[in-house]
Amino acid sequence: MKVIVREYPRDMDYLTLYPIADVHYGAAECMEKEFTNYLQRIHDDPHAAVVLAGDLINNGIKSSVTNVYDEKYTPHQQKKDMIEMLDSIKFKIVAGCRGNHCYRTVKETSIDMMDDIFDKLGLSDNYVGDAGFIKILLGEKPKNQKQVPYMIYLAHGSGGGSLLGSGLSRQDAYQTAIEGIDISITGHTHKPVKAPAARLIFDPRNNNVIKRNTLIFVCTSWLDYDGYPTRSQMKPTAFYPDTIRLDGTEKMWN
Ligand SMILES: [Mn+2]
Repeated sequence: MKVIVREYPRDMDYLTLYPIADVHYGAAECMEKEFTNYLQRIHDDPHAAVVLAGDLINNGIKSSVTNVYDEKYTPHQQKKDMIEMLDSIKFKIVAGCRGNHCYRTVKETSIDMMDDIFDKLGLSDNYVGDAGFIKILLGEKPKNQKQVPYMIYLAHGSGGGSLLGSGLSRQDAYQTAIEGIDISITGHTHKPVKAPAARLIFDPRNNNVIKRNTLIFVCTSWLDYDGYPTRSQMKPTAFYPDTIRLDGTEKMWN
């Protein structure tokens, strides 16, 4: 699996991480205005860093659940528009993976739309495919002059469940299986969550056991309540774009 290392300046006292997933651009219910406003906010934030967690475009193709007659733009146009929209913030994009909507085209034709988007933006090295790992080095700890490392797992996520906690529980179970991860970032469930968790670490160097905090972050979707969830009588989910503030003087996020 791909590891992306990004080093930020030593005099940077914090970084604001903007995880984005499930825009589903092209779907009739996509909140385009809100999304473009958010991109402008990222553009204007000098501390912003972006991770993209898949399903940015809806990519309704004939073989998929999506009703292609309801799509606002063709998949090809969705891709072109997404490239144009992301262009203004491309230098802030740290990494990105694909989602299940992106994967439809991979399965049918082998063409990876997300790979194309990253290529066109000149960010091929930042594309991780299905899942990847990101190490962010930021600022400087006053006590030892070392940069503060943040270890992040990025994937689109999978699975469902109608309960609010079902998406969270899946990531809680999965991320405990990956040693060394501080923060896991996924989307897919359209149930935004930012939940502190913890794990015990048996430290072989110091022969002690320490408790380390972790964070489970599930991105909001950018869909209005209509169409598929209405037909399927799925509960509405919150629209709640959120960020993670990474501190540059000690390992701490909020
Ligand atoms: Mn998805």
